[in-house]
Amino acid sequence: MDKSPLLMAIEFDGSVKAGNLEAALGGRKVIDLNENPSASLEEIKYALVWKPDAELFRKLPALEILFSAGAGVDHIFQASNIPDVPIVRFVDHSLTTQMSEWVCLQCLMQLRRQRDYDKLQKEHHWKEIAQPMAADITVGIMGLGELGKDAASKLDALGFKVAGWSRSKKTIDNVDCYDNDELDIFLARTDILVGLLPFTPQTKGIYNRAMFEKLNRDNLLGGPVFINAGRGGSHVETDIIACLRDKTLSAVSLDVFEVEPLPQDSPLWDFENAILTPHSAAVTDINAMGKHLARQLERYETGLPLEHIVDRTSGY
Ligand code: NDP
Ligand code: OXD
Repeated sequence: MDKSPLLMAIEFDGSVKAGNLEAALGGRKVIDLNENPSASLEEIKYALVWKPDAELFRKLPALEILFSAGAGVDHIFQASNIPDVPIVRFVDHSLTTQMSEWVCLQCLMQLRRQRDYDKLQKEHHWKEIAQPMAADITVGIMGLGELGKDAASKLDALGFKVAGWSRSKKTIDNVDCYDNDELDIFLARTDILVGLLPFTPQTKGIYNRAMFEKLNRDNLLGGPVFINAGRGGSHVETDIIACLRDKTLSAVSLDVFEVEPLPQDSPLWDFENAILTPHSAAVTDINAMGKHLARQLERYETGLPLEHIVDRTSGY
C-alpha cells in the first residue's frame, strides 16, 4: 500500500529539499508546496511547516499531524484556523548540541574577554587583560527544557556556577534550579543571563529593563551580560539598547530579534559589546529532520503515541 505523502510548506533558505526527506522517509512522497503551489491538498494527512501561510490550514481538511520544522512552535500559533490535530515539534541531539555550543561560546567570549583581545589585536598591542575564573561567574538560564538542560550541564562542565529557572522546578546535577515563584532570587545571583524560553503570551517581552536591573551588578565581568537565543519577541530591544548605553548591561549576545532580519538601522549592529548572529545558533539539520519524521510517522502508523507533542494550553 502506498504511504500517505508528506506536505512540506516551509519558508527556509532553500537548503531543505523534498528529495533529501524522501530518502529518509523510505520513498514516501514529499510534496514541496514552494515548488508545487497548485498541488492538490485535500487528502494530505501529514504536513511539515515553518511560518505557515495564513490560508494554508483551510486547504488541509484531512490533516492528522502537524510537524514543526523547528523546536519552536510560535510560528504556528501566529497562524489562524490551526486544525485540532497533534503538533509535533523538532527535538534532536543535533539541534541541542549546536545550541549548547553557541551558549557556551558566548559565555566563554565574555569570560575570556575575547572582544577586548580582538580590539588589542587590531591595534597590534600585546597586553594581558585580567580574566575571571569560570567558577567566579554564575550563568542563569531561563528555560530548562531540551535546550536549557543540556546547556546547563555543559556550562557546569566548563566550571561555571549554573542556575536555572523554569515553570516547574527541575532537578539537574550541579545546577541550582528555581521555579516561577523564585524568579527574583534567581536573578539576583545571575551574572550572565541566558534566554532559552519559548515565545508565548507569558514570555512576551519578559527580558526587559526591570529584569536586567535585578541581575547581579557586583561581578567580575563589569556588570551583567544578557544572552538570548530563544525568541526575539521575548526581549525588548529598546530596553537592551538603553541598558547597553547606560551600562545596566555590560554586554549582550543575541541570536534572535524582534524583527528578523534585524533592520539595517538598528543601533544594535554598532555596539562593540554586542555579539549578533542571524538566528543561526541551532539550525535544523535536514538528515536529522528526515530521521525524526520517519520515526514519528512509523510510530503513528503502527499505533504508538507520537513524541514531542506540543501542549496547546501552555503554547510550547
Ligand atoms: P522546551 O519546550 O523543551 O523547554 C522550554 C522551557 O521553558 C521549559 O523548561 C519550560 O518550563 C520553560 N518555560 C516556558 N514558558 C515558561 C514560563 N512562562 N515561565 C517559566 N518557564 C517557562 O523548549 P526547547 O528547550 O526545545 O526550546 C526552547 C526555545 O528555543 C524554542 O521554543 C525556540 O524558541 C528556541 N530555539 C531557538 C533556536 C535558535 O537557533 N535560536 C533553535 C531552536 C530553538 P517547564 O519545563 O516547566 O515546562
Ligand atoms: C527553532 C529555531 O525553533 O530554529 O528550531 O528557531
